[in-house]
Amino acid sequence: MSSFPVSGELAVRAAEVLARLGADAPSSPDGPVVSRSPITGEVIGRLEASTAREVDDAISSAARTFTDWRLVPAPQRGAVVARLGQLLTEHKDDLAYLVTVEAGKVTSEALGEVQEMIDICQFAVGLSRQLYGKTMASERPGHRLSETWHPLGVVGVISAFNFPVAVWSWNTAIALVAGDTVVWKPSEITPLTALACDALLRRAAADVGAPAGIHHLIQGPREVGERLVDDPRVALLSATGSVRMGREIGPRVAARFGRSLLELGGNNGAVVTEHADLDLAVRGIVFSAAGTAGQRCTSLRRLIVHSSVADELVDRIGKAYEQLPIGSPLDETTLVGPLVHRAAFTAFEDALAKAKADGGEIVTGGGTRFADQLDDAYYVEPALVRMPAQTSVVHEETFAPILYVLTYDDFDDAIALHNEVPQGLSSAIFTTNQREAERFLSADGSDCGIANVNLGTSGAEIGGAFGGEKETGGGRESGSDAWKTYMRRSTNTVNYSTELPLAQGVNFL
Ligand code: UN1
Repeated sequence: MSSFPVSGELAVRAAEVLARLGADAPSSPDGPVVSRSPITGEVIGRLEASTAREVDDAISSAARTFTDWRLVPAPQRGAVVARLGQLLTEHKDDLAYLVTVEAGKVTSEALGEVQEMIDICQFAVGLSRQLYGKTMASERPGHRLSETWHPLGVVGVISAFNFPVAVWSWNTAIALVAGDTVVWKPSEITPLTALACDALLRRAAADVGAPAGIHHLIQGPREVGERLVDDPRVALLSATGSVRMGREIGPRVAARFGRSLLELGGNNGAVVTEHADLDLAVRGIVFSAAGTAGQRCTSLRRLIVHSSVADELVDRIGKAYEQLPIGSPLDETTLVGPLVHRAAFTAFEDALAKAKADGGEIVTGGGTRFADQLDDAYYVEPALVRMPAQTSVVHEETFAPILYVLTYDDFDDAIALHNEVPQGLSSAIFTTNQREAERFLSADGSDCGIANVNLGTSGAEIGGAFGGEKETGGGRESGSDAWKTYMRRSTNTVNYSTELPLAQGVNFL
């Protein structure tokens, strides 16, 4: 049995936490930007939306600050990110509490999200001394050919509700050490966590003497974000959200020759072969599919199982699903919290109805919980659905805990089924057979940006580049060399000889 906070309690505690984090209280009782907790459905704070003038001022200030910030040596720029990492460590519980209250994440996942922020800060600080360019062998005598990475400009960050703080930090930590300045437009349904992050970064900047203008927060509906999309002063627009959103943003940024980094939907699949360690597979699958109530862009949505092990695997996943504690994410024992809002719940129900119409069989789950206690909060039982084929509903990303199960007999068919969907974010194979594993990771294996062996599709570490192909948008954030997207490359040829040999052997003058 889950117990829910009494009316008004979440708003009071959220206000206390914001105060401890040094953030402004959400002070506009009639404001159009509404923070509503998915835990109970009640409103916990309201804000005014940023006006056109405020957005313009934010971009102007970021652009002005950039002209100085780009000249600060990168290791010194790293100091602000190092301080942010310390503040995040100090305030980890408070920020995680806000994530739980505003996004509905269970406590350990909310803490994990803040840990991702701390991790990326550490990564970015190290990176601040490693923004390496290459030296290439020049074809001409007495010439040196090399490249230098320079700061790019203002980075606009548009982030989604489901990772309300971590995705901001991936972008911001890297952008700041790269010498860029940031204007952030968070999801309009998670404005309080955004206030908290902005306050912590302000404090970090003040503590190390960095200019306040390196970061600006703008809040509100999509029109606010559109100003970032269309403003030529925004050199890079990094956007996380739906494919629909990316389809609009990508061409608009491209039309003004801006750079975009798109991290859009996933429809992540896992292949389970007849050689899989099923104990391990069950744990990996249940976390990826039911964790975060299926609301990660990396959530597992499709299982492609060898027919010889399908019945046993489905049976074991079904049993695990039936034991998952569903309830208030504030309860320590809960593993599955609420869907974010009514629209998410409707999408869940619609997808299940379509799956049934396509001949799908709901093995377990699909029901609701606590609907009699809570009017506007949506707790659902993660659904496990056997499908006769990969029908149109399986090609769609439904941002809810639905795991479709398909079977195969031939490994080539498994890979073909896996790659058939339009999205290409994360993927996994469960097998102890090296040939199968290596084939899955090879050029004619998984077509996704992330391909894992013997673990689920979600929960990537920050050290790797994060993002995917096809309708996922092609962008890469976070670790590896994703920082290059946040900088501009200058190729430099220096002639230190007394001659002027032309490249390609050309003779002139
Ligand atoms: C997202 O859902 O937008 O790999 C990001 C993961 C997390 C990030 C997910 N590290 O599941």
